[in-house]
Amino acid sequence: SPASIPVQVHLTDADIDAALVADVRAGLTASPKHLPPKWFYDARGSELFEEITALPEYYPTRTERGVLEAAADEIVAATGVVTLVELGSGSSEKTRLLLDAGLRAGTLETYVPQDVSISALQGAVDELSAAYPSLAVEGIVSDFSDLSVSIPDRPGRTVAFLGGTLGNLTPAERAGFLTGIADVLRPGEHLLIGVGLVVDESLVVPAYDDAQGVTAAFNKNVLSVIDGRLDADFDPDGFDHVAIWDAENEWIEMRLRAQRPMTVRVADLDLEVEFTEGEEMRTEISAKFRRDGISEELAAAGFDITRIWTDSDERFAVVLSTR
Ligand code: AVJ
Repeated sequence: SPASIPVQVHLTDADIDAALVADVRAGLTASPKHLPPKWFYDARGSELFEEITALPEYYPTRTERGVLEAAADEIVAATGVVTLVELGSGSSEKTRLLLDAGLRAGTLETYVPQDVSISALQGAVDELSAAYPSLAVEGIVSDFSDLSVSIPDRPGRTVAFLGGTLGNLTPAERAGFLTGIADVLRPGEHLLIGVGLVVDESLVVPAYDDAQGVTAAFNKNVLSVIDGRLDADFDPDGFDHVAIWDAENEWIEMRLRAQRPMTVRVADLDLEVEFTEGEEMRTEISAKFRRDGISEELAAAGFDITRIWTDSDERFAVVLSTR
């Protein structure tokens, strides 16, 4: 196969292990137990997520693609984007719509995809470099919350944060993250976010609990990640996948429920953890938004809302704001 295009790696295996150690120790000794969603995305987890995006029940990805398809030229015209920085770019599949529009308009020079998964990022960088010879592609492997690394200093930046990943942060984390982006950007630069909108429970729950069990496998993959990296002995098949709609917080919560009492040993942490039968551990929140709510959060962080595009069923929104 052809040689890989270089990417900047700001997350070494040692950094990843240190962060995982801290998160796993904190999460497994808390009550109730919880794990942060970023640990889903090893090579297998990134593959499973790509499978999820093609499921009939998982409407967000294809809905966002439709919105971007219709809005891409307007987004490019409104931003005059020279550098497109994408946080959590994954496969960069939908981003091609923005790259095509930016190159058509003649403003776009550089694409900076950032992701925590080196496997997903390297594949995307190699494919995009081949598909867009006139575009400079500068891949960055980092934690997206490490903003000074993830958003390099380049002219005319539009920062894209698509796919609804903002909803994986708690409201307090979101406030800190959006304020951090506002601090990095210069006046006149842009933030483009994709967020799921509040929809009926009967639509959103199956999206996170599909009939084929792909989301269940994705959820349990976090246990395999911990087993592999921290020499733990979680039995992923000893847990059931749970997805519930929290109507008060307006978020989907994914959990793993212990089928029986279990003692799990995490050798690298010298930690033993007990699970009671039926005990549930939170592994992800995926918040859904209302137009007013997201506008207020962006304004509080220091952004002016420029425009909101949605699909005709109002399931997903792409929100453009200006620093
Ligand atoms: C694309 C990361 C935002 O929360 O909808 C998919 C991840 N979790 N199915 C989401 C996910 C369960 C997804 N994000």
